[in-house]
Amino acid sequence: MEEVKLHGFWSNPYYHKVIWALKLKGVEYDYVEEDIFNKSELLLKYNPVYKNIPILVHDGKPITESVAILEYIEETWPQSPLLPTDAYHKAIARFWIQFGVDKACYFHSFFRATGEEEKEKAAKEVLEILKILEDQGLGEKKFFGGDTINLVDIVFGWLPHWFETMEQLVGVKLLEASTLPRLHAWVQNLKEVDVIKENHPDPQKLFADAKIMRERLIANQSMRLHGAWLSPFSCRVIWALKLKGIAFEYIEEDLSNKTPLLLQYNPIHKKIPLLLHSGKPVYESMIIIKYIEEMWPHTPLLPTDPYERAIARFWVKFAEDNVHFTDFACYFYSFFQATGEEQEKAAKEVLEILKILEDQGLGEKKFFGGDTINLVDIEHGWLAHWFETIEQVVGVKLLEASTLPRLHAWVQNLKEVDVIKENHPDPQKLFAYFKNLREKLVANRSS
Ligand SMILES: N[C@@H](CCC(=O)N[C@@H](CS)C(=O)NCC(=O)O)C(=O)O
Repeated sequence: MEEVKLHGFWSNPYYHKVIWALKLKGVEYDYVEEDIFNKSELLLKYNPVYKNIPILVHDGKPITESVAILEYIEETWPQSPLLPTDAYHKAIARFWIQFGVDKACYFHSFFRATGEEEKEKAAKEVLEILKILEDQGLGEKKFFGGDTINLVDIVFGWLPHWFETMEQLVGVKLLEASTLPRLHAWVQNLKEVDVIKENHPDPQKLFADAKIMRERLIANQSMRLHGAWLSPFSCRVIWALKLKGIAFEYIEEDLSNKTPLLLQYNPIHKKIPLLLHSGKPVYESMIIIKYIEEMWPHTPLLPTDPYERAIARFWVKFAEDNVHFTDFACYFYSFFQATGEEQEKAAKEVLEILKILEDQGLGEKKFFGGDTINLVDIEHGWLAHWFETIEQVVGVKLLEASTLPRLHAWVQNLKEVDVIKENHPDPQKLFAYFKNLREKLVANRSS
């Protein structure tokens, strides 16, 4: 007699998917309720990698990860098939299962979204996914499996009860009959399938549980940015956060009288920007942006294709090496603070760098990122307002339509991007700041 045990947690949707598959196949099993906030020795032993449920233990052998478990169930108990027998249709079903796995992070972002902007952004992403699912996946069928449910229905089977609860908690309804009529009908049909009807958490209990979970997630993701109004480095972090619709608290630092928090959390450079995410400090603007990109992969700021990604990273590095304004050794700083022959030389070098950027980096594209901005545009974004002001203060114009037509057009396009248009220093204030700074630097050099 074979032994089948399922380790789960009452409110977990992944665990329910496994229940549905086992029940549809008539496989008897024993259930072990785990406390996911106080994991058992057995759970840790069975799933040392992810340390989570569901875990199916078949004759003493543990299988983890719901999709792997579902495939195992299908192969081990082939009765009442949950995948098409035909290889092509099986591949298509697997595509949609993978689609569900790949897009899960967007639903997580939606669940933990706060603030109108962030919610709107996350809702838009989820709606797009649901639309693809309705148009390309479900089509005119009753279920993804046709007249009866299959593994694809099971994988998306959390949409009826769990996603509905999420929508209530976030306060945004997406899966509606008016916008997604076929997917909405699928939800109603799925709820009528016996194994689903009989095996889902009590809605009120689920709501209460999900509410606590959401509050925890939000508390864990508190986000605070220490910046300074004049800094292109803190501005670029603001652009990245806003592009991704991530809510954050902003602390303006007086760089001549830094807060103890900045000194405590960035003891090495004592500089802004400093990002405090759930109390953990991240500093150096580009490192912060890469961190944001990894934590919130929606609205990607780097191409997905590895080669394109490598090219983007090259230009990020190129900017770090050449197109920056942070140390006295760099050409842009020399152009700003030097006079006479020395400045002429620096201007020539800056022009050469900008030419490389235009010819080799930007090419014929609107943005470095193509039609929309990416990490490379964000990194070079200071060329728009800050460098222009520097040119005015110095009295030498380098980035002109006549000499650098495409880079010049890029600057204009960049200024029109909403997050950039709405987040840059006041030009007059910036001019006054740079003018004063240059006067000081020039006086120091001549004394
Ligand atoms: N490489 C750093 C540069 C940051 C930086 O230079 N920040 C300046 C403001 S624009 C700063 O905090 N200066 C204060 C100081 O140097 O004491 C980054 O990308 O974050």
